[in-house]
Amino acid sequence: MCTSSAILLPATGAGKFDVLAAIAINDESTKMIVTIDDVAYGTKEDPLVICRDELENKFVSGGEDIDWYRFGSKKMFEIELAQGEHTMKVELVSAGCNFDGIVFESEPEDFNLTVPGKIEGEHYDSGYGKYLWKDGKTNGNYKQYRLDKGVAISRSTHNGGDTSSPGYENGDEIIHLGNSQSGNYLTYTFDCQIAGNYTFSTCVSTVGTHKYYITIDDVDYGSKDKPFEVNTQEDNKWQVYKEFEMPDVQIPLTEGKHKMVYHLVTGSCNIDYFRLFTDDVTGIEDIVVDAEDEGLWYTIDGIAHDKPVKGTVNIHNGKRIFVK
Ligand SMILES: [Ca+2]
Repeated sequence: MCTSSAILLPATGAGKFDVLAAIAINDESTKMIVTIDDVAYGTKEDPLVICRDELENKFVSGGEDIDWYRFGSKKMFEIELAQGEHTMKVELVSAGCNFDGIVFESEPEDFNLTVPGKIEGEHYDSGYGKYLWKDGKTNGNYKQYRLDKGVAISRSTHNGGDTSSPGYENGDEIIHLGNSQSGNYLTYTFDCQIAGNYTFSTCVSTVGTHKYYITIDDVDYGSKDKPFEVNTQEDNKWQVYKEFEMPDVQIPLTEGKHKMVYHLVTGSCNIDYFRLFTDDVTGIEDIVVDAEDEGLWYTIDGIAHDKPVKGTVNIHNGKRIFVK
């Protein structure tokens, strides 16, 4: 079976793009030919092949959790495009799929997420299937914060003691995610700099109860049916943020890249940040600091420093060290 369509492609800017198939595949694979500005990628005899098992950032859309509705994306090729309009034609050589479209992804914004430390909610990964934020394109008062406009990012200020204004009750300014809805999710790719068992916490303001679970490297901590529940209790207003530790959960992390997905089972929250931290360090000791040492130093709040911070406990190369 064959289908084809011609699409005018307004490039948002010149540059290099990864060209992805965005698709749900019921058979083992789908085959297609993509022609951009009269250059064909794939032929009838040797088409582009997208295997169901190779789809990334999968999500279920359209009802049942079956292959017909398990959408995901797969990079097919790279292309360099000049500014302006381009013409694209897509020809599906085999059926057995729900075809969402062709996605052009440019180099993502890099927020250099590292743990131990904070992961700001607004530093989510952009790209097909990496987040769902219902009505996110239209909501949020701080769209200029980043290039991706699909999630409701807001900036709130304390406004000189006006407790009716949104933001931290005791702070000046906060950049946060708002307009949350049940079923939303976000992905964060981060670099773990100290291997160990980690504790997770979420910093939110809630009106009512916020329910969530997370997935790290395809392992669920909590679930849709058994989520973690947090509630700012008597405060029950958008101005008060609190950090809640995930109880009784240790997350083993190796050094290097990891992927976390934060699932909102129930919205009812504004999100400031998440934190991943570890106590897997040795005892406190006095040390002589080697000026040539280039490793990072972490204070207990998870903030990285390129030099030790005096008068407090630092975490350095996996050791807990009090620096006089
Ligand atoms: Ca924030």
